Amino acid sequence: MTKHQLIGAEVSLYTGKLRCYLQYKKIPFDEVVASGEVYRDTIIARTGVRYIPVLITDDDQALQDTTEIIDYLERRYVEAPVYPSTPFQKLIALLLEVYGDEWLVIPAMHYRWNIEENKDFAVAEFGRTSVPDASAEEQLIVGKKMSGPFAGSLPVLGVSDTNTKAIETSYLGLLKELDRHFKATPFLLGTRPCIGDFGLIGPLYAHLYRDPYSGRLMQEQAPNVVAWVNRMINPDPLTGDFLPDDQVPETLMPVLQRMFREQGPVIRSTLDRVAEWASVNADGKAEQEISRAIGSHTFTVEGAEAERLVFPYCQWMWQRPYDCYQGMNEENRTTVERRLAVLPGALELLRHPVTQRVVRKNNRLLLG
Ligand SMILES: N[C@@H](CCC(=O)N[C@@H](CS)C(=O)NCC(=O)O)C(=O)O
Repeated sequence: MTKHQLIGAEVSLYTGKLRCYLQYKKIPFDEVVASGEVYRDTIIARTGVRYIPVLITDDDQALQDTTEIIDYLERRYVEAPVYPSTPFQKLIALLLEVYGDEWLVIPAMHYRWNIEENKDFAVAEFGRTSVPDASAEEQLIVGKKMSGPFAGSLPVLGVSDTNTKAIETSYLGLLKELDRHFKATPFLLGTRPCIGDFGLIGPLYAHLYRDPYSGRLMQEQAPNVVAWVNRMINPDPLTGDFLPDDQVPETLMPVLQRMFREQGPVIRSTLDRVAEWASVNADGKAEQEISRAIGSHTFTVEGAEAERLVFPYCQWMWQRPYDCYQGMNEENRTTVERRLAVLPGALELLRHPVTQRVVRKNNRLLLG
């Protein structure tokens, strides 16, 4: 093979993240639709799990997980890195990837599956993806079946009757904040997209821009976010730069404050729950797998409380900004800590020790 293959779907959040990255980096690839057949013969057969996207590399490795795939490609395609090299920008970029990947799934899933117009669209899309050659009628039947587990995952993520209004309030607030930011700055940290932009584009493109009701909402509420989505999905490859002197625009602070307010406590609780789980379940053998979810915890969005499952994977993502902060030299750390002072809860969380690490191996999460 001379090109990489991106196996995924238009309707898929994380496929959108990787597709935008590949296009920006001008990495040659063909996109293959993750049909039922492709799931069976390639995705499950080669990765052992049922997640998309999967990248089949030009030397025939099968990689899953957008974060790992991007890191692999960053080592091979070094032009226009998406990780800033200066300490504060790098930390902020990593934080916003965690926010997009692991938190904005909540509004993305709420709007897709609780708003009838979006749901009908998504079901049809699932059908079109699974059985591309079938009739529209058959696609609808298959679409209903295939989308069932996704629609059914709302309670798992913490979307319930008690907090849908709050989720919408939070999302509309975020749109306003991002709109102000993107009015002044083309991407999060300048004229080049960073890893944080790719984290945000997943939910903000595949669901919140592309689903019809959500798309109209974004057009009405946040035209500058729409313009950013368009820059992300139709990029000028390899162009642009991060702002000089490790600058992070002031306009990002409300977004980061929102992240630490809403997701921060969930991250902290996840770290504690993983440590607790390990202390009870560790069997002392090497490479012990940790379950995808380990119990549940409560969380608060805009004053509304709900329950969601505890995902150790969220800790794996958090370890990236945590390691970035913990690995800083004295001088950088002092400067960064001063700048983090405007983000309540940020420093406490970055200092909260990760006592039980988790690692990914062969697409499984293991105790480290
Ligand atoms: N962190 C993973 C997440 C991948 C993921 O959750 N993909 C969704 C589709 S957008 C999926 O395949 N979900 C199947 C499931 O949750 O069982 C990544 O970045 O690739």
